[in-house]
Amino acid sequence: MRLCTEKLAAAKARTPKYDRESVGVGIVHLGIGAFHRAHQAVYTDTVLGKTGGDWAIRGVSLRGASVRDALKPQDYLYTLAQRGPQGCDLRVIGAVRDILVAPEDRPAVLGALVDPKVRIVSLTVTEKGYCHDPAHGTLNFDHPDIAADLRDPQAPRSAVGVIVRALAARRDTGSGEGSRPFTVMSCDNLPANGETARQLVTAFAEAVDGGLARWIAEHVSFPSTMVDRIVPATTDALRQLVADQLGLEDAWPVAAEPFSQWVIEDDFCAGRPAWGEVGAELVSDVAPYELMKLRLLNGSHSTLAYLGYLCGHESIDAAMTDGPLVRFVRRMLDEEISPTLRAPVGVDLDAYQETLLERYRNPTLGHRTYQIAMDGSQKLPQRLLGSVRDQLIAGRSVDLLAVAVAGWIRYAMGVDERGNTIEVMDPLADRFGAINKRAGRDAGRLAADYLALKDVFGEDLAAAQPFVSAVTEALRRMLAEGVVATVADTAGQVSAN
Ligand code: CS2
Repeated sequence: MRLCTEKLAAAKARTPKYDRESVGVGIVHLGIGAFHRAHQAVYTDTVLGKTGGDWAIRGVSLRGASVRDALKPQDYLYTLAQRGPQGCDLRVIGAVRDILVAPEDRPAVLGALVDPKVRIVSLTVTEKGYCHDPAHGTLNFDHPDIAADLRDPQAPRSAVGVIVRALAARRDTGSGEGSRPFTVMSCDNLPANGETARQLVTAFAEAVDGGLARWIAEHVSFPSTMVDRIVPATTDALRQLVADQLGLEDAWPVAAEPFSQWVIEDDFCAGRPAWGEVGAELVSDVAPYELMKLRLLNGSHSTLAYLGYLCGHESIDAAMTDGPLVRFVRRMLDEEISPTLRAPVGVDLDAYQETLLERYRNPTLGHRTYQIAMDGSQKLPQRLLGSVRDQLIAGRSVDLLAVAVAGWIRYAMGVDERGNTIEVMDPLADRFGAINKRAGRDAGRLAADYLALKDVFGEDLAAAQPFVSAVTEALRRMLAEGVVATVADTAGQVSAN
């Protein structure tokens, strides 16, 4: 028996108590993947149950039809499995009204954003979905999707192109309700994600119509947000577990840790749900939260992903059983990342770090190092390189951060220590391949050529001698002695100092 409205009463879980049919759509969400469904959609579901309002979510999948195909027969209901050492808590989420698939029906997607009742367009399209240069935060006009959208702005396929087209239509609908703008809310792990979204949308709009860019500057808000919840990819084992516990089949449940945090800049030009009443923090400045999360959590996550993968750990919790690796990460957090941060009011950075390590130990998530290792070129700048820059400016050490960066390069070489191929998923994978071919196993050439990727490292880091030497030396040791030994020695060496 399949989960759906008709069978909802049979579900052995908490279920939506509000009348889903009577709730209007107020949010269009681009990128309706597991993360959105286990995070923002859950807060919104709680709001709908508590205070109501026309805030149902119309999801948009910019690429494939798989999520829509899985959820449509279930009336877009799905199960959130909250998993921790205490067990598995199931809840059926009802906030998603339906899902549109962009490649199947682009006009319908535009129509959804242009609908004057829609007050927020939110995004989780991952770092690469912004089609930007991650080192500089600027729009990449050479990106094939952006180039195509600029040739034909009426039928866009990039998230930025879709938003600009829809905003143009909102403006052109004339006076009255139709001309109302919507808020653009990025929920991706980018630094100053609201400001970044604003710059990218504005740059695209400038290229199409200067008047439109000015209208956007005047009317559209782009709040920044810090989103945090560990959400591993859904597996068949999870589907089975949910079916057994729920008593109904669910084709695409999502798993998440119990922890969840959402800090939102309270700047919405057309209103918002009462997320503040259901656990989100509405603040005037998200920056300190965002930096803390990107650098401490995502920085250590990526480090555990690259070094952990190379040390033979398939999941983060397995990597957390590796004493030297954990010692290494802890020291990197303490000595080279925390000193770059200003703690948000009321937050203790040491306690925050401890909580992170505890969350990583969650044995029920099976969060794969391979999954986190994806798209490193888009992630490194905000996760590790911002700390590198701040440490260098302050004249402090970057030796541990350099080992993490060397771990990324070692991973991007595409072959593990046993000689097995690593399928490196990254928009820059072709460029990595060319470097690997040229440089072979020469640590000096590898480091120089990888650090010369300006859209990752900017113009400055390839010339920052202490950093270049430390990355080269770490890579040399990894290639000569292995990653396990390099990590253990570095962790030991540093703790002896
Ligand atoms: C992870 C994040 O896949 C990744 O790159 O580091 O998705 C991480 O799990 C979330 O940001 C946690 O909030």
